[in-house]
Amino acid sequence: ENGHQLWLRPHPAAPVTVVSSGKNSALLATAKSELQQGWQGRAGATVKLTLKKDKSIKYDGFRLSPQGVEAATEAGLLYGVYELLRRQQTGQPLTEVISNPSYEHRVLNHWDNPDGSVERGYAGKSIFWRQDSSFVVTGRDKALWQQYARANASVGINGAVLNNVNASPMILSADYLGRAKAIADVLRPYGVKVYLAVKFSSPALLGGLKTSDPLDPAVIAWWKARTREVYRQIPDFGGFLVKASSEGQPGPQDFGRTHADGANLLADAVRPYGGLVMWRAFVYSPNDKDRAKQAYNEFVPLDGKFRDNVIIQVKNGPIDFQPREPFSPLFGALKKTAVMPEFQITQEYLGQAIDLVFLAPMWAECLRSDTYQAGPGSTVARCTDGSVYPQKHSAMAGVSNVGLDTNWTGHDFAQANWYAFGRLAWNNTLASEQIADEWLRLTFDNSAPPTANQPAADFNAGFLTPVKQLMLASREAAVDYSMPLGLHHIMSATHGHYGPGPWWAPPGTRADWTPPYYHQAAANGVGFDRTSTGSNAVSQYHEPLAGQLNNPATCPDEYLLWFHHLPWDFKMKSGRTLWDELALHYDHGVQQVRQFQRTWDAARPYVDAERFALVQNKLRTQSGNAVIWKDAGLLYFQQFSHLPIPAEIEPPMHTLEQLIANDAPPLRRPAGQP
Ligand code: BDP
Repeated sequence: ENGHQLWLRPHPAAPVTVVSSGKNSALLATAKSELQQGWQGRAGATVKLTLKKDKSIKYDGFRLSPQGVEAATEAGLLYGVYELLRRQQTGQPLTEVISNPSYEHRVLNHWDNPDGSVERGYAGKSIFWRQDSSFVVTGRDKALWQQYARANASVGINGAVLNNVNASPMILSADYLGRAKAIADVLRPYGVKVYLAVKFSSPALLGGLKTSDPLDPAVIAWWKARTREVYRQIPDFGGFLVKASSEGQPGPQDFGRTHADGANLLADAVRPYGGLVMWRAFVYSPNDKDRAKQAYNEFVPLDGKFRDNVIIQVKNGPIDFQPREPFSPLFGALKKTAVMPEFQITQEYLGQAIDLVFLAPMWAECLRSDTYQAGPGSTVARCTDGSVYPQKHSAMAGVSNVGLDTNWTGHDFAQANWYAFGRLAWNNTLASEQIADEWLRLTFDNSAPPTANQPAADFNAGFLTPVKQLMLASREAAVDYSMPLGLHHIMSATHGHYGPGPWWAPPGTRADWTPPYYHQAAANGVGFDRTSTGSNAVSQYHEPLAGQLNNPATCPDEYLLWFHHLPWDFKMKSGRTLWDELALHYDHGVQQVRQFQRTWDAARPYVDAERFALVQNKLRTQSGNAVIWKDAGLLYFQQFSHLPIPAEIEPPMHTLEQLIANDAPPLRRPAGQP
């Protein structure tokens, strides 16, 4: 029980006959073999897989009925088969249902480097690239890629960007393309397309041209030729992902051009082959007074200037994957340009592979947020999936947490975040509770054999219900013990963004990479003033939201210190002072993790020993680290508030001096990033 099987644990299957229309393609073969390996229904049943056009079926959607699956594409048949098997395994009824994906493209972004390291990866090295790069593709590589593709397909993921957004120009060289082709060949029978992240200065760096100016004819010709070569090797290549003019990466602005000029250059190169360009809006420069405003300021003036095969990829929040951010104001504001949400599955700021944090509630919070940009109900989900604005393509991206670790994701429960990303990209209104329920049933499946003392029937009460509760509470707990009430970016960069560092500001560091820039703690209060009298970031939101956020009396507590700088004795909605409320949240986070430990310990009889011990051990570490977060936050801010820590909470276990000493240099950070 080493976790390698993910949510696809093998079960003894009953015999089943599969009848299919259409030619015997690789995708159809996958669908058939999955049914035969996994069938839990009546022995000797016949299942029909029927390819047919039907107005109610969109993209790779399907109609599932007791007779079988109907879809317009072979991938749709495969997704229908996975849904059928999921229902059988989780004991859901097999009623007739039509299921269409919310997004056309459901894509993992791997931040994998050509040398096999993974930026912000916490589960071992890359499954795609190796340091030794002899570029030999082994049987083991292929077996692993196949398992990876299968896991993706089982939750509807149909694309993978194979390399880091901080891209090496080498990715477009013959050796790397050859390996990308080998990967694409293994992923194809599961309907997973391959994409590559490219460096904007590749024409100069790889092609030896004098410039990478997007309007230069030689540059245009270079991208066309390179793209032709990519498609020669990978005919169904998905397209390019680009991080440009951001965090030191080159981009069109180096040549006095706009993001639209840059994106359109690549869009024209991939257009003949039906390819896409996913152009990231994660841009900010050190000299702006409020980093949160910059992406909007750069991109809104360009609305309508992008080709229709460009999708602007926008992180959920305006800053950077923090435990809690309001939604990015770009959602809904770009009305003539396709926009796709980017979520971070890898837990860079959410406890890495140590903390148990189920992220579905965080992503759902973003997707359900109402932007009001086209009237009430213009949620982030609807502004990105084509429901509100006409857009040719739609997509959702998730920064993957997968590596070579046996259990793929480092923490067994981090698998749930991979699973959740796929399920939400398929259905952007799916309830987190259902996702957790499915994942737990499939992944643990009463994995400890029933004994006389612990009959299998207790599984729901003894395991499923409490552990599901734990998962659903875990993200709020993480917010509470690390950055409650709208605090953000107060982690330390010393340990790669794990742990607290509200004090972290080594001399010479860019201000917008240091926590004091974000929390603004002083004798007169705490928080970043983004109101109309502050940075006015609030004006990037549509009314009535802008007005609501602008007023501390109506701004939700969750976002209070994101938008407001308030005195320590500010009266909260609860009647308590801001200082007391802050302390209570920190303490609540810690108490929650302690409760998670108890819940998990009580679940022991239902879990195999190996996964039980691993999770128990990680919860123990998380619990200690939550105390460190709480103590750091309170003791650091207390220097400014000069107020006592409320008597009803657990007193600090550390001193501020100890905490700062533990966070001392040497600073370890990847080049170019905080
Ligand atoms: C930040 C990460 C950095 C990434 C960057 C990005 O710390 O490693 O390169 O995001 O998304 O969160 O480009």
